[in-house]
Amino acid sequence: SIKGFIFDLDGVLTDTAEYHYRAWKRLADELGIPFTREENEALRGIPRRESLLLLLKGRTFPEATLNELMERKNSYYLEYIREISPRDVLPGARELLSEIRAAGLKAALGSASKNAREVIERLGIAGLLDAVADGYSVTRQKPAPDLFLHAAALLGLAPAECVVVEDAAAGVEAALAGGFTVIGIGPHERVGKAHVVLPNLAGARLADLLARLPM
Ligand code: B16
Ligand code: MG
Repeated sequence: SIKGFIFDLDGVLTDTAEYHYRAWKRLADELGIPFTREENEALRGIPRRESLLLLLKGRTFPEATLNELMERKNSYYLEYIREISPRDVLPGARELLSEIRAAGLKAALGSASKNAREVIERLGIAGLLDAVADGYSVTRQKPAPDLFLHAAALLGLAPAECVVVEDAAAGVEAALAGGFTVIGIGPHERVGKAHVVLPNLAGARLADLLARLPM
């Protein structure tokens, strides 16, 4: 039976994609590389380094320069996320976390971001999470299942006892590979492989979600 939930951060609990976009766009402008909002969509759930390589579109740089570019993007991102407040928790997310708590189930974060702790603090939801797996937790990133397996281990639960909530194709793939039950957030084209697909968490009640999951 289900004893815990593991939530992705960006695109599930909040929408930091906009801030990631602005930070990458600023870097791309400085480098004279075209970068659109549509291209940013492809970076959803993709770790920082891989995102940079996608943005560079085959341009090569020495390792030290790549590191400097990643640091520069992150400094812009940190500047933008200073604006994040509890109002930025996506509709339904806080209510679902509270319901999970009240039902005696566990909740963890499973985010590829190295800034995840700062973001959940600013959102005011750190206290509703029993464990945090973030961009520092594992080396193999999504679509490898490692991050979610780490989160489940922190909760003391087996994958079969956990539901992963994800908005990125790579994240859904990672969760399925790990043997988790998966709720996909977003369009079918993106998260259709999940066991249950929802447009967002608005109005999502714990009992309804549990009833819709496969046995
Ligand atoms: P950082 P998630 C992911 O968060 C974002 O979706 C992705 O766009 C970002 O590049 C990645 O985190 C790394 O973030 O640069 O802050 O370490 O969706 O896994 O919560
Ligand atoms: Mg995400």
